[in-house]
Amino acid sequence: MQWIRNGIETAWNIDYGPTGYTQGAGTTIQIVVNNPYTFTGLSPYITYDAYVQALCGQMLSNWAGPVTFSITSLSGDANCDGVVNVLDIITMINYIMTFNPTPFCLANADVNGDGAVNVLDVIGTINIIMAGGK
Ligand SMILES: [Ca+2]
Ligand SMILES: [Ca+2]
Repeated sequence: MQWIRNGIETAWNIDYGPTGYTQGAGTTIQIVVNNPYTFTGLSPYITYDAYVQALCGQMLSNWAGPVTFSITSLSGDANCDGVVNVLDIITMINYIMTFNPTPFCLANADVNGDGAVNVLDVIGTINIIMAGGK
């Protein structure tokens, strides 16, 4: 997430939550000095709103926003359920065998990003699971 500063401020607060949440009731990250800022620990397929507030010495600006964003891919999550596990391997094998599994998320299933889904992606998914998922 990136924003344009309005003055000379160099630190901000960020507040975010699922889209439609009440601003102030979400997760607040205080005294962010990185712009752009990279979120961590977000859940895939959930749409978030985020607001930014500038810190001007002892003063706080009004909250600006929201900006809406989401994480739309999760490598290895072939069945698009938000987790990577053995069900995704079964889904990928079904796809490779042309059984047309549904749901099926091609972008997630193509773990190595070569444009095709094959046994290399199954191996890639096994590696993701062995590494603790996600
Ligand atoms: Ca899955
Ligand atoms: Ca591939």
